[in-house]
Amino acid sequence: MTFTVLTLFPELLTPFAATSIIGRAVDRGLIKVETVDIRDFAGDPHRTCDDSPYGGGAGMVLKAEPVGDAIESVLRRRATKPRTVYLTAGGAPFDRDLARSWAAEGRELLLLAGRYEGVDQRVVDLLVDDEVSIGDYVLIGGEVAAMVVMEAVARLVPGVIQAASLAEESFEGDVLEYPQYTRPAVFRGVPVPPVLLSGDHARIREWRRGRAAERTARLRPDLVRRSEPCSN
Ligand code: 6GU
Repeated sequence: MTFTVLTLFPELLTPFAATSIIGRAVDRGLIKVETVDIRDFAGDPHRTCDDSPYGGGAGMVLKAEPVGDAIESVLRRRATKPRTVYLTAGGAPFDRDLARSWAAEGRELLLLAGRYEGVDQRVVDLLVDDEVSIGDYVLIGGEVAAMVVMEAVARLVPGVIQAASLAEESFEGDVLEYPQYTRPAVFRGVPVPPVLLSGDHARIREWRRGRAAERTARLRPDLVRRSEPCSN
């Protein structure tokens, strides 16, 4: 699966694509992470990519021509059409279901990382398939959000992580993960819950289920409500 990030700051993506599980997946040919520098498509010697908003107001807008040309330069080179995604605080929530559907689709993701007050709307209308936000806060740019989307999708690409790790994790069934422990058996006077040392796998499963339910009720009451059957 290929991820192509359109950005004014491609250097932000370099260590991301080279490190840890993502770096290994790239080396193994399971995924590709490419960047396109939007500034390469600016029309003037100063490589200007922003301008003030029509209608007035604070801040600057990412210009339509360099962004449109950057997207089209990628589309022209591809035999199959990528899914073009604009990362913006004003987008629809990016969640597990979207990550799953994009991973299953396997189409290249062309991730447009905005900056300033946003991208000229005509580019969005003409060239963007999806607008997504990673949460209810405002980032300075879309690059970190692009990395979030890439991690969430890439780990669902077969072979990137061990299949067993996918099965029991948070959100798999609207329940958060149970807590994990490893050696030493006592840390700063705090012992590992004895049940985990018991070797009784049925009891361990039951204990983990209980801890997961407790965490979910405490930290994500919204998930508990969502999974309750409707009473009317
Ligand atoms: Cl995807 N982009 C920006 N700029 N801010 C955000 C976001 C994305 N998601 C939440 N805040």
